[in-house]
Parts: sequence; C-alpha cells; structure tokens
Amino acid sequence: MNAKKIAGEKAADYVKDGMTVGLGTGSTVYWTILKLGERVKQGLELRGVPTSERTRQLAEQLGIPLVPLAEAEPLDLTIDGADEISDELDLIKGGGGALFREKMVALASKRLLIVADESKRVQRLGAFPLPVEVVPFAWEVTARRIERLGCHPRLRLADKGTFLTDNGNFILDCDCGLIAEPAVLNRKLKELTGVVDTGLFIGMADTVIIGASEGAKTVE
Ligand code: ABF
Repeated sequence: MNAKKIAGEKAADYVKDGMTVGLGTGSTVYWTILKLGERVKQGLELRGVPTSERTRQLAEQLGIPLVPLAEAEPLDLTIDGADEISDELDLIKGGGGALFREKMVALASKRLLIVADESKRVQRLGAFPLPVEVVPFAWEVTARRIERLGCHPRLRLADKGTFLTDNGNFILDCDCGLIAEPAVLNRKLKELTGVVDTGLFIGMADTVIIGASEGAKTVE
C-alpha cells in the first residue's frame, strides 16, 4: 500500500473538465499529476500552472498543457503536498525548496487541496525545521535577524555547494521549536528585510486528503 499514491490519485478526482489547476511539488502530488496526465490523454480539458521547474518538466513530459500564472488567475484549484499539517490545517511547506512559487500559486487559487500521508499530521507545527527563502546577498545578516526571533537557521546545501531555489535564492531551514503562534511568527519573519517568504501556509488549506491503507480520508 502506498499512502501517498492513494491520496494523490484521490485528489485528481477533484479536477473537472475545463479547469485551471495549480500543480504542486513533491512525492505525493506526483501521483496526482501522473493521474491528470492519463486523463488529459483521454480528453480532459485542463490548463496547469506548475509550482516548480521540476513539476513543469513532469507536466510537459505527460502532455499537460501549461499556462503562466499571470494568465491563469484565479485558478479553480491548486493541489499540493506539505511537510506538516496542524489540527487547524495550517501547514509547513518548503521541504522541496519550492515554497515561494507554491505560495504564489496557492494564493491565486479559489481552493487549495493538500495531499499527504498520515505522517504529516501534527498537533502543533515545528518539529519539521521551517524553510525560509532568503535573498543570497548578506544572507548571514538575515540569518542573525532570524536568530533574534528565537529560531536557529541552517543554510540548505546541495550536492555541489549551496541549494538554489528556482528563483535563484537560498533556503534557511529554521529550527524554531514547536510554534505556538504560527501566524505571528510568519508575520515577524516576513517583516525581515532579506526574507522572501516562509514555509508557513496559514489559513490557506481548504481541504486535506490523507492517504491510508484503508483508503483516502478527507479533512475540511
Ligand atoms: C511540497 O511537498 C513541499 O512544500 C513539501 O516539501 C513537499 C513534501 O511533500 P511530499 O512528502 O509529498 O514530498 O509541497
């Protein structure tokens, strides 16, 4: 049983003919995109907006028609994964380094549908280090400002050197401990010059599909 596959494929059922759909990034929404590719081959009318270059490549390989975000908003629906999902359906995202485009696309959508397995459900956000996208210029100064908020930032590395987002920025993975007030922390981080955006998606998820061996369950 692949819980991520169960959740991802169930999410594809929410896509109706003629929709414009935000295509998320990660190993769960991967299954959604595969399913949509099959349905496009069977005649489904769909315009996709990718949330990362790797999702763009996957969608293109599958023959899913893509449009720029600026031409697509408001999107009917965005389907994406998450690293943590709280009881209030607030999210930590960005483990895959795509948080900025994911948030841009999600905010332009009428509905955000999150797909995950049970391991992503938490009572309180924060066990997963919070990804924060920062401008490379003087990133160490930005990191020190983040530390003054009580978080411990660590520069994300890649195989060769520093990880770069699709936007040419760095990611700081920040251990902030369990986050009592995610909306407050998100605002304080966003106020810091040098911070582009955070992996805190507060009050954005409309529906969550959790995959499990007995099937998919939906949380609204
Ligand atoms: C994406 O999905 C990222 O924000 C997140 O890191 C990733 C994790 O999900 P999965 O376990 O499905 O790869 O949206």
